[in-house]
Amino acid sequence: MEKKFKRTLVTSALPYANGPVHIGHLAGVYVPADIYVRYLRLKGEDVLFIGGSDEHGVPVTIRAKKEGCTPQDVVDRYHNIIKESFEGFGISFDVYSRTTSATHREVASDFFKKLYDEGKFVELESEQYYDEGEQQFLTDRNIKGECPRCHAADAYGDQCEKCGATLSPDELINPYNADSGNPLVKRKTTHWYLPLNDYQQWLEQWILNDHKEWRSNVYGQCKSWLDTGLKPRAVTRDLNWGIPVPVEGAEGKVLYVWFDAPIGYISNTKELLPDTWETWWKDEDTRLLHFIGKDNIVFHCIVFPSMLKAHGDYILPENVPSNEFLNLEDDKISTSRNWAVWLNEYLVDFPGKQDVLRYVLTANAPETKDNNFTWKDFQARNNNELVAVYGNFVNRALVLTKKYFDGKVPACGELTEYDKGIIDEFVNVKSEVEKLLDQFKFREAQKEAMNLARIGNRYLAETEPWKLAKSDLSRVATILNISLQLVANLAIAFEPFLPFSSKKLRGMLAMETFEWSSLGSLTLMAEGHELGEVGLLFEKIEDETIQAQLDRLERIKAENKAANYKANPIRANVEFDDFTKLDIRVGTVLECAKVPKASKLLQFKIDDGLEGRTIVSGIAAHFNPEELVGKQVCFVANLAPRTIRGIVSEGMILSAEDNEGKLSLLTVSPEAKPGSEVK
Ligand code: B3M
Ligand code: ZN
Repeated sequence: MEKKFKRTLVTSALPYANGPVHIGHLAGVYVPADIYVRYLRLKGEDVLFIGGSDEHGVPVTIRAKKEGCTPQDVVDRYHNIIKESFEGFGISFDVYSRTTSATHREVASDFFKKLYDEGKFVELESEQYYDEGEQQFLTDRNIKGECPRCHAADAYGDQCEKCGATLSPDELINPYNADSGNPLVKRKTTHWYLPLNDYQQWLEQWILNDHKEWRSNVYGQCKSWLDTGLKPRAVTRDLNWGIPVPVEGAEGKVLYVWFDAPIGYISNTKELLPDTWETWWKDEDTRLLHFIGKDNIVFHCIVFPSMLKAHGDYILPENVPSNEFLNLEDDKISTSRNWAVWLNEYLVDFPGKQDVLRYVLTANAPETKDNNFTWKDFQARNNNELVAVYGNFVNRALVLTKKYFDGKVPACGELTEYDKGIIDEFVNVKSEVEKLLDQFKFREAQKEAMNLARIGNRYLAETEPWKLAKSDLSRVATILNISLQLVANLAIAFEPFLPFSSKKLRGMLAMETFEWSSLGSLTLMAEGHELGEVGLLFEKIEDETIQAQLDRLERIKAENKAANYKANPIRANVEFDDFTKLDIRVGTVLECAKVPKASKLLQFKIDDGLEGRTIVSGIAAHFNPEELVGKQVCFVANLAPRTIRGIVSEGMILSAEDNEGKLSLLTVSPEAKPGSEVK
């Protein structure tokens, strides 16, 4: 028997306040969490939605160094940007706080202290990488070196971004400080560890036996961690940014960010409800849910639950709906490469279109596998689904009601068999949507809501009330009554997914609120009720708008390419005498033409200051022959003649080739006389 809970506590991962949030965050965590919370609220359930910024950790210190400011400056700035972005998209947190708050510092510190006092940690001395120049220990993320797997030159101490391998700093070849570039030495340091191995058996029971219903990606990752066998994990770090370890003799040490961040869920609840927060965290009748991305699974399913278990006072998560990743235009979203659609920029570029992005991200939600966001798909879903199906149906129903019935809901007459069929199709939508939402299948649930609009659209297209107005107005009344009931149902069904549009639609219907429980009802709009002002629910997005976004991404691609460009390594040395053996000359191109039937070859006639010569060169793919005539080029003059396609080639034209194979002709200024020697 499934347990009945009294209330639901929903947390969503606390984003690092080291940069703005992007569509990957929204798709992976915040939109699904928000849909779910809105759904529970609509059902009248007791629910709390906790969010906040994760403001500690190395990424923040790295950013601060880069920008030449303090870590506090960094988190102040990004916390506000992130918070505004979430507000902009209607992510309806009950609280959005931060891990630099006084409440959090106290809660996290007390949590650690309790575990410390009760002997729940093991204290271990280990050798860690240390930068003698900077006099500092380095965290995994601050260490770079050669990847032992793919031999990329700049893998991080925790992961190689090139091949994706999970690494530990000890595996890196020739590790160095990512900031200073200094080579590293090993030095002894003491840290506190949570002995996860002690929780192994309990976790196996709790996850693998008791929570078989978790999403298969989540369950699978947990199983693989457990199968490998858990080891003690350090919960403190040598770092000067974070919550100080509240133990004597631990100066210069802070709580590991992944120790304090999840406690942030508790602190933020306490900040919101100083008197009653414990009901939400310590009462078995509370259902705790963590919405996260897949890179956070181990922390939320294994580490944090072990911390909670060790503490003893807290409930454990009932489920951890985690998504896979969203890519952007077939490439991994990356903050450092600026390969993202930033939410704060979207809100400026697409004012009033928050729901369009919410819709597209849910339609493409990476629920079971990584998924891809493309601007073309964004446009197509807006134009072909939101505008052409949902918006079109709503608009026709409302405009026709205005036209034929003065904007008042007409009376429903006798239903035809066809009407009954249509109604049969949609009365089940409530139970369908609920079933899917209860299973965290947001993508399918939204599809189900959209299906309602499709039914409506089809109903109007097939009954064609505009043709009946003259002959049978009472039939038109019935059709429009049914259509308006459907429109009202759409406002309810889409409310968790597209809250802005539902609000707009309720305005057009002049209905303050609807009950979720009445979804599927055919009596939502009373006869004679007067509609509000009718406008467009969605607008078409033009090609130019999409092109502007694609152009931006192209620019970023080009910038990244330029920033990453590295010339090929220099070849082995040669003796000076070897060099002087080459006779390189300047020549003027007198004629240049493609060699017939040889797509790669150009034939040159060169003025070499002597008798003139012919050179055949395999560079036809790179140049337009006419444009080369008159140019001063350089060529190797004493290369032994070779016959190519029946033409004797006397030399070789020189050009410069970059490491991507792009050629530029080596030319000299026009004053250089033909035959001048290049030395
Ligand atoms: N800040 C990692 C992330 O943003 C981390 C989540 C913390 S949740 C307690 O992916
Ligand atoms: Zn690698």
